[in-house]
Amino acid sequence: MLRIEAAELIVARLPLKFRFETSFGVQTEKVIPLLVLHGDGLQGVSEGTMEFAPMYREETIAGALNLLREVFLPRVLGRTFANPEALNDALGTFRGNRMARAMVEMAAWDLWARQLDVPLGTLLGGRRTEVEVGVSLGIQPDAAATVDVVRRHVEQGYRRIKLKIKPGWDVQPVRAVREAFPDIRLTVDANSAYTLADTARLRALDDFDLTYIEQPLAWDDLVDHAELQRRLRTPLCLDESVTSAQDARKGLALGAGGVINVKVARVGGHAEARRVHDVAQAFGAPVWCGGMLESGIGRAHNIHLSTLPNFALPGDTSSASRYWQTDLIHEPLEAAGGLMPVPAGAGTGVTLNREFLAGVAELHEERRD
Ligand code: OSB
Ligand code: MG
Repeated sequence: MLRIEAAELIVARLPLKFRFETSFGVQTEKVIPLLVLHGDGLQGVSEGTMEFAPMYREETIAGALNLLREVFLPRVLGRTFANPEALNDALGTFRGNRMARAMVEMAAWDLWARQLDVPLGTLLGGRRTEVEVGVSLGIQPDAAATVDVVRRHVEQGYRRIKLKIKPGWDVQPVRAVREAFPDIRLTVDANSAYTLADTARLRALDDFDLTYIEQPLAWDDLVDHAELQRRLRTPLCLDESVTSAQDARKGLALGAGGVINVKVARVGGHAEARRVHDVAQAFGAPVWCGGMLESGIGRAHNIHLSTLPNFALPGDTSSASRYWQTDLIHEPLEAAGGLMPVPAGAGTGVTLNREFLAGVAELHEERRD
């Protein structure tokens, strides 16, 4: 049984080692909400992937903290559940806010796996001991800098290079990278920066043998993506606009894309992520595990999820040392040759570095019922 005795809400702030520019702005640091659930002498930990401002999707850290304090945690604290899915049912009547709900669900899975003394990936049904990973590279000042940063990561063995693009910065960097590296697995991610009026520009990308074009159109759209997909040869990959297995079904049935980027928190947690994985598999569509510049906590969750079989394309879960001088966990999460080892041990297999966390935490509160 899954008994939730207490919770800790923590918010940490960490500087990023690189400047991450996307179509929605520039990021140089990360505000990281964490949730620790306590039960039967064990802890389960999750990371929130909503942002300070609603740029990627509509959820925000302030909104999530308020919901956790006032609505979600009171539904689970002091209660006992049969398993994480039963716990999630206690939050099932609430609409949207999937990243906030996922904080509770994902911490519960970690706690549950630790109680059962099995790795989280194994509990989800995954079998891999390492997962294939690529990198997501932000917009660079020019084409030469783009080719340089791609070269560094190709040399490190990453299995896929994803370039962030935006209107006015798309064909040029893609052409430069493709000319320098004719054989790499290359993709682009527009983070919703285009519309159907840009069809000609996007169609020009068909010449570069991209594995997919990620989320070119609006963050909440499936219908226009289906229209765009009819106009392009390159498969579209849906990120922002899939928040559930139902969205995945609708998107794939409409022909809105051929690939899905599964972010566990965006869809509301591990159980829903697994359902998205299964629906895509039924449509013959590969999925891969996306990232949100996570600390080691969220990164470890992503790695475990990626052990499921239809994670058939390399994910965004690259080495933690690319992002952080010091991570929030003790364990290194480092890929070699484009393979990320699954952390061994029960649950996510990683543990909070409480001493370091104390120095970078802006908020730390404990909740009981
Ligand atoms: O669209 O996949 C995205 C980061 C923040 C918000 C959205 C996205 C991303 C990334 C980074 O691409 C992936 C990573 O390195 O974690
Ligand atoms: Mg994306």
